[in-house]
Amino acid sequence: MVVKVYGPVRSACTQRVLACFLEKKIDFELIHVDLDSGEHKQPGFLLKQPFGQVPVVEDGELKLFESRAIVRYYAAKYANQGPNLIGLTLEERAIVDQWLEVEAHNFNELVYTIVLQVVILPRMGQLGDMKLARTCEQKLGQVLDVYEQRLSETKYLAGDSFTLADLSHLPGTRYLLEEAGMEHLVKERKNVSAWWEDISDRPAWKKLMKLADF
Ligand SMILES: N[C@@H](CCC(=O)N[C@@H](CS)C(=O)NCC(=O)O)C(=O)O
Repeated sequence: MVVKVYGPVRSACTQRVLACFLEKKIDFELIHVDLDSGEHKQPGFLLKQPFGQVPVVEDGELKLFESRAIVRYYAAKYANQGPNLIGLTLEERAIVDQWLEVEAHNFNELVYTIVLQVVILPRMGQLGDMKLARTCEQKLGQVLDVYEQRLSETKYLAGDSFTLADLSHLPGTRYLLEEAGMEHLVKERKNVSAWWEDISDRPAWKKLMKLADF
């Protein structure tokens, strides 16, 4: 059965789900949600996602929102299809989960604020808070110093193979580098830089970038 994914192909959270589906070769139908006109805040969409955010998936009877919950579910459901993205043992899975939590709480929070202030608000004709963006940039540097150390020990965040922990960083890091002009945060860290080169060169991600027309 084809899984329905609701969300714009250019939204970072939707891309997290699509990157996972492309890695796992899961058939999906992408249904655009127009954030610019506020479609995600309309009653019809709120029935699917009560917080008025994308993405949402519908898979037969199953309806799911929260991009990280979605990728965890499909990576577990299709563990043996395509690359294993969740680890093989309970311990490996715990390490993947640990770095997924780091991505959500230490990394994404800061990236989201930077992208909002530097890219999205100015694009909407509003002034971004550059002082806030600068503070977040400094804090993100400290987070990436931890990544730099971790990636000197293992090739990927959760160990020696690519997992959801790495995949989950792809959309936000692309925004940071290509739209917020913060390449230096990655480039000045040798191991983070090599990791980014590697994970952003994966065929599934490159396919998604084509789909998004980036
Ligand atoms: N934790 C949620 C966050 C979802 C989210 O913030 N989605 C953004 C797009 S990346 C959105 O819908 N923004 C519009 C809004 O919040 O009004 C997830 O990972 O799915």
